[in-house]
Amino acid sequence: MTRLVWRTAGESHGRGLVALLEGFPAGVELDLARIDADLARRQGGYGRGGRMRIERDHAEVLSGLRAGRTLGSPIALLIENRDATIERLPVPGNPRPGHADLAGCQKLGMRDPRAVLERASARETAARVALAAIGRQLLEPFGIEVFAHVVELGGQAARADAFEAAGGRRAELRAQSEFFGLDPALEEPWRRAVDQAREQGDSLGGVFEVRALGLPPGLGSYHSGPERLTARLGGALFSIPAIKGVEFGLGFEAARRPGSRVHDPIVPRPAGAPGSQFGRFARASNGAGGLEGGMTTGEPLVVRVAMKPIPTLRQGLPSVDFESGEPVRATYQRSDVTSVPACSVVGEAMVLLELCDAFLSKLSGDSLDEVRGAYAAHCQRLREL
Ligand code: EPS
Repeated sequence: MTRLVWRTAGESHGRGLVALLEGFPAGVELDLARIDADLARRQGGYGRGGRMRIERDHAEVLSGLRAGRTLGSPIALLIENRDATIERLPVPGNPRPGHADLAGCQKLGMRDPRAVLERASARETAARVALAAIGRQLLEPFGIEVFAHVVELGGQAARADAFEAAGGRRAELRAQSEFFGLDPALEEPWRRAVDQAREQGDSLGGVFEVRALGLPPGLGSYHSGPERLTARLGGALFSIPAIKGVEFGLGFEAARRPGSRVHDPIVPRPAGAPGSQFGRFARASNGAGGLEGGMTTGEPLVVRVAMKPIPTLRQGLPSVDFESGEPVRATYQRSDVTSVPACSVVGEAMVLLELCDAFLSKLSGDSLDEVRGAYAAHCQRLREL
């Protein structure tokens, strides 16, 4: 069983971010421009602040690649920071509510929010997005697409069927959206909400959805709790800064309905119908969001993720000065008004990395050819079931 292991290092205003990926098979042709394209997407979205005008994220591949193909050895990436001012930046005299500042200072026993915030910053997520852009290029040849879109911002929700309504135009519609959404009717209200929050020195949260199409049934495991794909995806999504909720399929709504209106009927799949490569069993609905027993069902994975408003506010939230112990307004330097669109790219990345791990755990191989063989054998067994 191959396990995909990833790590990142780097501070927000340090020299740069480093990312490491181990367990990735040999022989995968990588289009490096696609890594930078995902990095650029993560930098975008309406409501970003001044920092994104400074950075122009580019991933340099340091190892694991020869002649454009992976070697099976660890892949190391470097993303340099343009704003590498960590040694000159002031130490804030008070912790910001909602950020890691205070709990981090309490953990370290130091009156030094900068020691904490530099690593707690969501800047680190650029490294994850770069790694996931590699993972995407492993999954795509197997017909697997992972796609995130923003469904709610500042309490205003897109139409519930926005993904279905977009159909095959989803990538195009999302690329046209300043919020990486699929409901053009929401562009103007969302823009107004962000402008208003900016004027008021406030910030906005929201919800994004990640879908994964083309997953074969049987990825993940019911053998032990931590191996359940639901747990791994949930943990991965909650590892993104500012995430407060994750729901699969019907999510919390499933708890309100009787079982007869929650569970997805198992129905015969007519020969040749979409999904026939995965066998004779289909589902009449997808309330489970593509997961049962901690494994993929063969239906699309559907997960929605709630992001809180970012905690650095121009208006400054109530805090306490470290030295005087007196109430003060939290320090403000600069920040985004909303980063929900960017966060949707990060959510997509986390789902990609977890699905790559689940895919390679089930369909192991040292090389892409071996993985292809394992995939073909799995599909064959599914059709014979
Ligand atoms: C962040 C604060 C801002 C954001 C940053 C996350 O950075 P700065 O303090 O330099 O203005 O721009 O996000 C990124 C740098 C990024 O690449 O997404 C924070 O405090 O978490």
